[in-house]
Amino acid sequence: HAAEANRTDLMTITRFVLNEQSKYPESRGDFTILLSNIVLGCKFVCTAVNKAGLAKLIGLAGETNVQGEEQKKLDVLSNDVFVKALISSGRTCILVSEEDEQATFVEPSKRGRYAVVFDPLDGSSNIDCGVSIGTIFGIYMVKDSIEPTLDEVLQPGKNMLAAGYCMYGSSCTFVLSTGAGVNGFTLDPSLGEFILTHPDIKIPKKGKIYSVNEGNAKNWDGPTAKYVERCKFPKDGSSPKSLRYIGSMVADVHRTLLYGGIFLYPADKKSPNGKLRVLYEVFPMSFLMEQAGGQAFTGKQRALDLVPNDIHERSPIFLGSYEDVEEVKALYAAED
Ligand code: AHM
Ligand code: MG
Repeated sequence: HAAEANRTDLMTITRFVLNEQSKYPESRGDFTILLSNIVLGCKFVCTAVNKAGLAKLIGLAGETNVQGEEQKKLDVLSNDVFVKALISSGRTCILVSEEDEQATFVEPSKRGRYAVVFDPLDGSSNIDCGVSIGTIFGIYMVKDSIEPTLDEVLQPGKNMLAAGYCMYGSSCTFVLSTGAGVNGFTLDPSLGEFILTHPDIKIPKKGKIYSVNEGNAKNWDGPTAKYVERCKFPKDGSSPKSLRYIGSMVADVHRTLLYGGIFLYPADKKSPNGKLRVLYEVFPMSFLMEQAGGQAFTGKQRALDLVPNDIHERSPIFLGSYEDVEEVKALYAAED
């Protein structure tokens, strides 16, 4: 292991993406530039999240600190950083953020070919207790960057060019797919660089973990209730699955991707479309799952086939190991 300890050939995320993009002769480096701005945003958020307790960054938005300066809540601050980094990349023309009610159309002189949909800081209810949170993003290529319309982002997830997330956990991990598999990078804080640590991630075909907010069980529909019951009381004599639920999508999905199993945020009587947002939560995670050999299902269809009508639309979601999602699909098929 001496060689490992003294690694001298560092595959940074920029180098990795440059290599990947060089396979396309028409590539002009635009995607690499866009991505490095997303990475910059993630590094900023990572630092801010780590300092949150110390710097009292976690006050309510609008509160003032002792110096009389206005304090920004971490999610608002993160959003500002991403929006500015993305606009200044000169490669974007539409931005959709969970934090902003309206989509942002980049001013003509700074426009580029990409639309980026993102949740700058997901799982923010976990900030105050230091539990893992993350940034989620998806990238579309627009057809018309001169006169872009909202239709450019109201596209099914399968049309995404790339998707990923960054998890601010015990380490800072960036997981990316540009449509040719999934790769994971870990931030080396001393270098300030994301280094390839999880090449070609494949999710196990079947897992031993299910991940859901079971407190909503009272309002679940038949197939969801039946599926979770089977996780606990398997019919085929296999061992019950373990339950793991952080309540932070990035962390729950990251564990699902690495260890296998299923993550679900189903519909319930109170929220017939579930909770999670199609464009910047459901789509990117579904894209990654499929790229890693898993599946993502809405209870009605393949998640990536969904065509959103609204930028903040929600959808139920079941994603993870291929065989586990297959079981959910069978239960929903048996319903109709
Ligand atoms: P947020 O965008 O308001 O942070 O909500 C999204 C989060 C996800 O990270 C997580 O999967 C889900 O909400 C948990 O919801 P619940 O607390 O209902 O289980
Ligand atoms: Mg969110």
